[in-house]
Order: sequence, then C-alpha cells, then structure tokens
Amino acid sequence: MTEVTLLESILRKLAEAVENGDEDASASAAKEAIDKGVDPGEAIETGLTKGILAVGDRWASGRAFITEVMLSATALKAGLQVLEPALTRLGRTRKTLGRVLLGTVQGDIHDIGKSIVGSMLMAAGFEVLDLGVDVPPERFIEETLKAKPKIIGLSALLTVSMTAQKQVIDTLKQKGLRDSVKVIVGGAPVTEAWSREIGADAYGEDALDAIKKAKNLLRPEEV
Ligand code: B1M
Repeated sequence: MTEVTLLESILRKLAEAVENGDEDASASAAKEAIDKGVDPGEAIETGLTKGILAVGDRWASGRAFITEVMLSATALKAGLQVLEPALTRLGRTRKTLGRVLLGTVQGDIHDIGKSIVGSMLMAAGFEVLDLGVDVPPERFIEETLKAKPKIIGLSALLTVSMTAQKQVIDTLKQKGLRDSVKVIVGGAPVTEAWSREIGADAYGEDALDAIKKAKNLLRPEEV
C-alpha cells in the first residue's frame, strides 16, 4: 500500500470506529496509527473527529438516537486515550510555553472538543490544567488565583452555555484579575464576533487555531 493510501485507510478506520460506537475498534485503529507513524494530531482531527461529527449529523436530522451519540463519544475517548500519550511525548520535547487553565463552562457537559484542544495545547508545549466540564465561574477564579495561568480557555458547545463564557470574563473583571490573564473562547456555536462582544482576547475555531491564537497571546520572548 502506498503511504497516502495507508494514511487514508487508518483515518477511515478511526472515523468508522467512532461512528459505529465501537470502543475496541477505535482503540485498535489508534494503536495502528501510532505504530504506522501517523501524526497523532491528524489522527484525532481527521479521523476520530470526523466520526463523531458524522453521527452528530445523523442525530441532528433524526437518523440516530442520542444513545448512539453517547456510544460514539465513548469510542472516541477510547481512541483519544491511546493517542494522547503520543501527543504528550511531543509536548515534552518542547520548552513549556506557559500554563493554560481549561474547562467547559457551567451548564455544559460536552468534553470532547475541550479535551482535544487541551491535548493539542499540551503537544504544542503548554502546561494544561483541565478543570473538566460544567465548571462554575467561581472555580475558574479560585484556580486562577492558585495556579496563576497565562491563559484561560473556555469551551462552550451549547448556545445557552455561551453566556457562561461572558460570566467568567465578567467575574475576572469584578475580582480585579482580568489584566493578569488572557482569555480564549471556543466551541461549535462560538464566533469571532461573540468573542469580541464579551471581551475575550481570542477566539479559537478549532484545536489548531486555538494553539495559533494561544501562541499569539504570548510575548515574543515567551514563544
Ligand atoms: Co450534544 N449537542 N447535547 N451531546 N452534541 C451538540 C453540541 C448539538 C450541536 C447537536 C445538535 O443539535 N445538532 C446541540 C447543541 C445545539 C446548540 O445549542 N447550538 C447539542 C445538544 C442540544 C445537547 C443536549 C442539550 C441534548 C439533550 O440532552 N437534549 C445535551 C447537553 C447536555 C449539557 O451539556 N448540559 C447534549 C449531550 C450530548 C452527549 C452527552 C450525548 C454528547 C457529549 C459527550 C461528551 O462530550 N462526553 C453530545 C455530543 C457528542 C454532541 C455532538 C454530536 C458532537 C460534539 C463533539 O464532540 N464534537 C454535537 C453535534 C455537533 O457538534 N455537530 C452536539 C466533536 C468535537 C471535536 O468538536 O466540540 O466542536 P467540538 O470542538 C472543536 C471546536 O469547536 C473547537 O475545537 C474543537 C476541536 O477541533 N473548540 C475550541 C472546542 N472548544 C474549544 C475551546 C477553545 C478553542 C477551540 O479555546 C478554549
């Protein structure tokens, strides 16, 4: 098999395993990706992610049940678990660019995109403190005071939870912390215009864009 066909076949296996909600197939395709030297970032973004978006589309148009989406999410995580250590190894070869406090905002339990952004930031050399999902603004403040991150990353997948991104920024202002930390927002319904409206420092369209924007927020001597 030529290199391109091999890559395509592995990416397809990853996507299909997730779409079919097959945890074992996802983990084994992820292992194959590593064994065959596929870039772990590409395996996540072009393989696993493609599968969850395909099942998401079927769900949105009434052709799949939410239980199928949940199975697909579990399968995606099984693949991610295999690929994440490879990403972390990449991160270890780079100097630490700074600490990022990351979380999915209050009222929102979607964790896949946020976790991918976290893994990719780690691979790019950032130290990532992932607070998980459904994180209240007060928790972001508490952890900002404790961990003194350079950047806070706020993920929101629901139109209704986007306002919680604003709440975090407003609370940072109230506590006099806004100037001490940069804020990046992202998630499927989030836009550049929303990011500007709520006073964030940057908007990340996807994980690669989030890395680019995070690096842009650093001073030149920090990169
Ligand atoms: Co939910 N869900 N869901 N869901 N779900 C969506 C988001 C939805 C668009 C589906 C739809 O209707 N078409 C819809 C939201 C509509 C809206 O408000 N605009 C929706 C809904 C309505 C819901 C529930 C309310 C359903 C219900 O219960 N009635 C419920 C919400 C519960 C809650 O949060 N309180 C719910 C539940 C679930 C599951 C539990 C079943 C599951 C989540 C499992 C999990 O995360 N552990 C789930 C899933 C899987 C989805 C879809 C299918 C896929 C989301 C995903 O993982 N995408 C989604 C449909 C879709 O998005 N097309 C849907 C793949 C992931 C890699 O992409 O998360 O967009 P994404 O992340 C990207 C970028 O957005 C960006 O980079 C990532 C990587 O490239 N990004 C950032 C993300 N965060 C970033 C942060 C950054 C920068 C970039 O900086 C900090």
